[in-house]
Amino acid sequence: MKTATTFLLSFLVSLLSFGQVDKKATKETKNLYRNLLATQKQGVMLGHQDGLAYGLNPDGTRWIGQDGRSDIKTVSGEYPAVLGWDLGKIEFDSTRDLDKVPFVKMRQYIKETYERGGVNTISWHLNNPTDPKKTSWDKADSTIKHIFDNTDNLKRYEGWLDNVANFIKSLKGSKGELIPVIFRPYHEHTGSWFWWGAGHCTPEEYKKMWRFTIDYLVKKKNVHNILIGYSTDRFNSKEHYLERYPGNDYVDIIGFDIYHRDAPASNEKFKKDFQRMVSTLEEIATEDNKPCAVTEMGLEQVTEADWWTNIVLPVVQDSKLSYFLVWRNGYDRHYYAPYEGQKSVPDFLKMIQSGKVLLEKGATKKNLYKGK
Ligand code: BMA
Repeated sequence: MKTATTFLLSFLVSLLSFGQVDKKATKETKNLYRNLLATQKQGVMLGHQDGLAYGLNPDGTRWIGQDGRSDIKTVSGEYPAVLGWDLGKIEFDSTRDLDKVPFVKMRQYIKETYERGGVNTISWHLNNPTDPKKTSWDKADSTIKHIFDNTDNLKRYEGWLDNVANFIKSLKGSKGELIPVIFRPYHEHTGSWFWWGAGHCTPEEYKKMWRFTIDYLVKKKNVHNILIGYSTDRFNSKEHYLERYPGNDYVDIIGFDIYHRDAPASNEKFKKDFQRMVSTLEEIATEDNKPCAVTEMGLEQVTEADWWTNIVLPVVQDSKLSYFLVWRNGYDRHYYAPYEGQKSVPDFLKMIQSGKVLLEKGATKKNLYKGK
């Protein structure tokens, strides 16, 4: 039982830590932050990566760039509540991202989503600033150390951040207001497949990189329409999750990415791990008074017909998660959301009918960008 003093103290601490990283954030951004916390009570929003940019036809061929189309909408009648995007290749002033989405179209999709009341989240699979030909996935130890050691590398990285800042500041609603987005850099860093992963830098280097990046965008470039998302990959414990955490002053939304592989053999193990990780996330989110989310997830090709209600729903329903986002419908062997005719469609609809998982209509009953 808490004594009155410890109760008062924890209340004061929660007041102090309330509010997002950027005190100068735009009104809409502050409102989104507050409303992401509030949505915990209404249900968990569903997100889809690149969901408006491309998807799959019933015969498994791709559709690309058809305005108004979305695989989730085709199967359910509604857009996803959350749309994910990636800035990979913006480093090089490329006109298209690493998965070939034109940045001009991405800007349009972000605006459409915002105007409908939905949420946009942006990740960044950037190349290596010490050797720009190398992608996120090319192994390169001590990259972060070499960025800060070498003026040319740091200058190059700052140039890349300028491009990120320019894109995010170019996102405007119809009244000219900046569109808030969740910016989620340096993800899955408990794994070692990216150059910023655990096997390639120390916790202190990772934190330094994170803080530098956020300070540069917010303080130097005056980007005031971002909420900062922090997402690990799999973790074993709360300590493991927090090992590289840059601090409450540098993170708005806490999350993790988790992929289900080797189904059905791994179904029970996956469910158990997923539940444990959500519980740990909820514990940290409650202590820090921050929204939390499963920032990427999925079972490639959704090979389990009842994956949504058997594996996902039991864990996400009645959780504190603001959203979970399934990865992109890239091509016939690499997709994570149901598309017309895909075998998990009936079960996906059953999950939506439970009322616990929100698509656009459910999520936007209350305007997420407005105050109380
Ligand atoms: C991975 C795959 C890749 C893609 C990358 C960045 O998970 O989907 O095909 O290029 O994400 O979006």
